[in-house]
Amino acid sequence: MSDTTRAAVVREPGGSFEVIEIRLDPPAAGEVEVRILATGVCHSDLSIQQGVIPATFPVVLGHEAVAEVEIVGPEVAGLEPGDRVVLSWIPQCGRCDYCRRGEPQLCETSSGTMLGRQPDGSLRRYLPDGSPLYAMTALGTFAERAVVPASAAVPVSSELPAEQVALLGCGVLTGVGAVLNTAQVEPGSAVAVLGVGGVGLNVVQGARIAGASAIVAVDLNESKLELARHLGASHTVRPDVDDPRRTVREVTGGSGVDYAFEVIGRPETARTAFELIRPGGLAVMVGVPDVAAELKIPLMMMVTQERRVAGSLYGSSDVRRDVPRMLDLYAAGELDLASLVTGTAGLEDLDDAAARLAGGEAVRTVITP
Ligand code: CND
Ligand code: ZN
Repeated sequence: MSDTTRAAVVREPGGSFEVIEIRLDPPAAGEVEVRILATGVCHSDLSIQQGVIPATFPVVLGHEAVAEVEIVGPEVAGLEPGDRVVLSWIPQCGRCDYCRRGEPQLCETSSGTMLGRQPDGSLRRYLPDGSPLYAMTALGTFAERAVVPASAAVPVSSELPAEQVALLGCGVLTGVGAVLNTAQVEPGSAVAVLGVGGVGLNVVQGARIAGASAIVAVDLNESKLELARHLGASHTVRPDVDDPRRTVREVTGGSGVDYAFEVIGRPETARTAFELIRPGGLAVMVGVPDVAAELKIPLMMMVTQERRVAGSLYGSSDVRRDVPRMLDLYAAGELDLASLVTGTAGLEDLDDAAARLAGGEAVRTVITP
């Protein structure tokens, strides 16, 4: 017997958010039903809405959230109704080769959940006429309630401010994780960050936490650069005014940074990241480009200067290890979440919130459904 819940539905690429009552099936084996307490609007939501990242429509977007468990499905251990959980946009099956070798961010079930299905390939959401409705990364958090894989629900204390803790679900784990897990930045390193929005600002604070001695933030938007300085950037550059290559040369005595992070999702800035690193340095690609994008780099420099390039998905995070780790950093005053929340809004305001993100005014608007 399916129930109903309010959710923001996008019917086709380029469509707006339409808040309607949808049908929601109860949790199946290995799933829980949760009430969404707070959910941030990330650029990946926008990219799916605009058809840049492939997805199946109609869809309920939203993947960065904190929620409360309401119903525990069969065969679920360790979760009770009333538990507060941060939701992970990659479930961990715990059985595939990737989960077993400690790379749960690459869990095989995500090939289906990335396209909007539950890990078992079925659906829990339907439009009022009974036709299929997909959920971004099997979460679909732009809704009052959601049925999600239990492995995607990571318990956290209910004492913490929901609007801030929601950001752990994507921006924080992705950004801080890219520094601590993917790149494993050492103390004293020089770091450049291209794009300091909701994710890039977390790369900046991750680099500060890692003990980087120089952090060069690059963004077209002056207010983002100001926030980057507040979160730990030692230098800031507007690429429409100054050449980041020049700043990086000055900062590093001519050699280049040890680590450059691309957090925009464009081939041109990915190439710039490669150009900003020193011989032996590492360029980390975090921004999600459109599917057709390709990176053109001088192969000779890669070989003869041992320049390296790596992708980073979800900050190479193991959510069960890293959510508590982020909360420890937060408690110690090392991780600033409050500065990243630039506004709160309701489900009805999602079109506005998306426009504010696209226009650069918002870092994170947090929706409280
Ligand atoms: P957001 O829109 O908040 O930030 C992007 C920033 O880039 C903004 O501050 C822009 O001003 C800036 N910018 C845009 N163009 C340029 C340019 N040419 N030069 C310099 N700065 C520029 O987005 P977000 O922080 O939410 O997300 C950033 C990217 O990260 C985006 O592609 C998103 O899809 C991706 C992402 C990746 C992952 C992952 O696991 N790899 C997870 N979540 C999001
Ligand atoms: Zn995201």
